[in-house]
Amino acid sequence: MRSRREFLKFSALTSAALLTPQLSTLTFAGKRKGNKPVMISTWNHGFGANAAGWEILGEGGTALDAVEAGVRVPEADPNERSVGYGGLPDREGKVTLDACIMNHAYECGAVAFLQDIKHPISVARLVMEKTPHAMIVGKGAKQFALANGFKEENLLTEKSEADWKEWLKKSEYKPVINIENHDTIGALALDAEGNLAGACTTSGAAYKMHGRVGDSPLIGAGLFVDGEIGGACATGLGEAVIRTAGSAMVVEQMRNGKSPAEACEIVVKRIIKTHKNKLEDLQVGFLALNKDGEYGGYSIRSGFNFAVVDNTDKGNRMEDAPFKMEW
Ligand code: SD4
Repeated sequence: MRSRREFLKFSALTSAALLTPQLSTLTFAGKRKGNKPVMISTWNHGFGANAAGWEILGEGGTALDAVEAGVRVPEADPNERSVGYGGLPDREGKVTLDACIMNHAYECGAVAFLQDIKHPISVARLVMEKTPHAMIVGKGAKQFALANGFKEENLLTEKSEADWKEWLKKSEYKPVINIENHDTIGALALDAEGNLAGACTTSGAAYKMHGRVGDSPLIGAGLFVDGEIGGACATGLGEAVIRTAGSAMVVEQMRNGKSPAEACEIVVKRIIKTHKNKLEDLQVGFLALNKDGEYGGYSIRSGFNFAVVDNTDKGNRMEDAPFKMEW
């Protein structure tokens, strides 16, 4: 197992190279037990995340290390406009980041409304490992990050600033999910030991109110993991996921015997029912992975896809989630 320091060095060295993985490099050195290890991640950027995660899972590393390393890839990519560096700002032009992480043993950490720090997921992990708390927000989260060696950086790229200035001309707030197929990244993994973990990180809804926090850093909403059952993560309009305690409900459905795909579908349909007067343009999608390595997803509307990597000869690949309605 890697020490944390070695791990951070490893992620820095490999994340760039892993953006376009060769399927032939995705081999598994450990012992295969059932359908594990396996990792699933939301949207097209899940592909690069899975590749980074598989480098760890394939060496017998932990699901926790894998999901953290995985989501750090889009966090660092300025072309991903909804996660980390390069993410679209709020209406005041500030990039504010939300993230959380959870392992198989009900340990979790989260940060919200974090500014100027490129890797909120790694700060969230430190909240989990180094503090008695589950969540730190805003200025306190930034102070905590700086005190632990994270660098202060301007996360607003020229492109995101230009888009924000264009938006300011009309200042019309209409959250639209699915644009250019990259949104919040949620990742779930099951390692060779059979341990589950999940991570979720986002810059949130573009042009949100300053101070708005979505579902992504909220354990139970954007992410939930029960090591005995399974894990789930969400993408889409955070307010709808918060109102319905989305990811926790997906895990409860699995606890009651549903498959991951069925569990996601049941909770998406509940969101449709409870939002019937606010359905226009509403998109929410869930992914779930159970303790046996079975996975699935479901979304309100078409267009939600996810990356899967496991120990089959299919390697790292994209799958489309089933959905209830077209746009
Ligand atoms: C949020 N759930 O802040 C996030 C945004 C998102 O796909 O997931 N977009 O509401």
